[in-house]
Amino acid sequence: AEDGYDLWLRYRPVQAERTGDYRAQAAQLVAAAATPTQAAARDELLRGLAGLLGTAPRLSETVTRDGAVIVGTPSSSPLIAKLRLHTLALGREGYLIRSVSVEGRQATAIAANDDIGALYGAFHFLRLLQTGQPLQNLDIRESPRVKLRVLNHWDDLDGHVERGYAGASIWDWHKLPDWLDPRYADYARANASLGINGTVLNNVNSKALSLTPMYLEKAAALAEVFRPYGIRVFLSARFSAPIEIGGLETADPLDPEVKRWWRAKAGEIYRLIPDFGGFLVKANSEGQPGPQDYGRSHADGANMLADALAPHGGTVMWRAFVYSHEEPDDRAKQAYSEFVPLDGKFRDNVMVQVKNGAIDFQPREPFHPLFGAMPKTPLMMEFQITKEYLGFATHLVYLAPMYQETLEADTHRRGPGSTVARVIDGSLHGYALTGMAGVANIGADRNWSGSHFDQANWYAYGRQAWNPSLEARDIAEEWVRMTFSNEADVVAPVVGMMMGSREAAVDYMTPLGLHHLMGRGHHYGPAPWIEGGPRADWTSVYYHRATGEGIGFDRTASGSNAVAQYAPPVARRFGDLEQVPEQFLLWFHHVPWDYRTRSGRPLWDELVHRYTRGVDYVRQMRETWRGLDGRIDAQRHAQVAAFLAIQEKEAQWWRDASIAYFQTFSGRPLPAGEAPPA
Ligand code: GCW
Repeated sequence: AEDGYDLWLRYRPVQAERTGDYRAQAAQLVAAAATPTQAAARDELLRGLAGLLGTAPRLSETVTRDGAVIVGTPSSSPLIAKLRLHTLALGREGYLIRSVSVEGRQATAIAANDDIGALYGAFHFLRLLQTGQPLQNLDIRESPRVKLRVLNHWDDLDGHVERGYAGASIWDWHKLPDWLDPRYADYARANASLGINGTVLNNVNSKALSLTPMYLEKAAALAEVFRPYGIRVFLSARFSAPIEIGGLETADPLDPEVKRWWRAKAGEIYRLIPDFGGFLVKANSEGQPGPQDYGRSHADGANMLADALAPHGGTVMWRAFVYSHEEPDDRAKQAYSEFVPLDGKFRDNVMVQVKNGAIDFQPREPFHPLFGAMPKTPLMMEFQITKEYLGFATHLVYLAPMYQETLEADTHRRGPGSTVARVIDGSLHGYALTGMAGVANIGADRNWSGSHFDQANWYAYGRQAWNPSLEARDIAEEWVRMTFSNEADVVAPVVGMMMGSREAAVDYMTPLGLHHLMGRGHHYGPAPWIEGGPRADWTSVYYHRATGEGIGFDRTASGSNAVAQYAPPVARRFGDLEQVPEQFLLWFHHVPWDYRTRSGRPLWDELVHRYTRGVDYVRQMRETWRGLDGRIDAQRHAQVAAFLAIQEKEAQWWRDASIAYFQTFSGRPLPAGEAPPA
């Protein structure tokens, strides 16, 4: 059934006109299977080529004909060794794919230094066929630009997934460690196909139970499934675990008993999971325990855990998503204020994990001011793949353009060209550790991600983590070819839909820099009217600040002065009404309703125009998709069509509710031609 289970690894037959050529280029497979990773590469090639070409290549020990594919490392394959392909510079995870000749026979070498590189190369080779590319004269060299490419699962031990819209957790904790759902291996294959090399199994809000022996055994069983695919397991660690499961009175990071407890815990974990990656920690944020409960700093907390992991080679990923019990004057400023003074105070095996923006995974945020501001502390990127604020699983919103926008943003911290990507890949500050995290959108739904198009976000995240300079459009095209079709008249319209979809969501939800106006708690649908409640920054009115005279959050010097957290050239641009990119207008400025925007329209008219434009885009996507009826299998076509109908309804809801509400402040009529809110 075309239920989406196979993700982008569908391996359906290639276009008829290519079959002959491809068969000739992949007629024989020379690949060892002496280790689990080698076996994984060989099995994937056999399975993939069988699906794509209708027949699997012959396995052989040597090259006996044209069209051999040789896979391996200088130590796993005498043939690869003999070819002297200079793999060394590719590092442990890199690979090359090159057209070579072996004793007069034409062949393709997939070579690496390490088995895992060869596995990545095998997936790349398959992708060439899946995307309809020629196999002649290949000369591909790839190695990841970011070392740690990790998924963060916000999965609770009871099967619930926080902000998950794809069903329950895929980790069947109750049946682990003895029952290993075959799905775990498919999960590992999908991730390895992108180069994802780490996974945090449990929610950052997890209870300490996940660190008890019973659950560590379950995690170890998963680690064993993932190991051949180059994926290391990490766990979220609750800071107060020494109290909750250790029987101590305190979790003070400077307390010797507490240190000893964590050292023992680390030892226990590494006995079960020798390649355990380390801990992810959410501390002193949204009510989670942390070092500040004892008057200690984030660095004290992170370093204590880092010391426990260091003898085993583990890493601490300490999150910078903090917001405290006290109400800040501007929530956007807190992470920077707390972390910048700690730069240089963290151990070598600590990374600080920073969300792309300073508020919270909004449809659009300016880049987080921490990027570039902590030269002595490796900062990881945290993107959200699950669409907490972007329409859950039903809205078609392709996130790669959003990731790209953040990665390309220029922090100016070391002059022009100091992009966020260069912070993350370590080149700007010479970080020894580098990493990117994506909050997973994976669940037990048959199609993994809750919708077919949400698979693209998992895919794109993985590709951009491998290479933060990849273009969102190229990634979309690859994915469409692998997932739906290689026919040009399918690829182009679908890529087109995807590429504008995020901007459309910004338009119908929060145009011009508006943010955090979603329903309280669940974050579903519009609720710009929320006021009251326990604290000011848990309301919508806190963020939009609409009054009879204008709208927007003044973050310039006359307001919260959050702009001052950016490097001076950026601060000047964001802080200046004339220069601020219009997409961030109301993020940084409070502006009168009749303010003239760059289109010439007054602000109120421009807002309405954008809301409407967002809805229109969704309507166009429906049209386009309708036109593809018969070109995509009926099962997936029908579900996407149904979800697009939901999206249109909800985009309209967003528009109408937002316009009706803000009109109570602006007191202005709708521009001519605009339909009144239903
Ligand atoms: O985005 C917010 C979510 C919380 C989440 C928190 C975080 C895991 O609404 O559900 O908790 O951020 O990132 O810690």
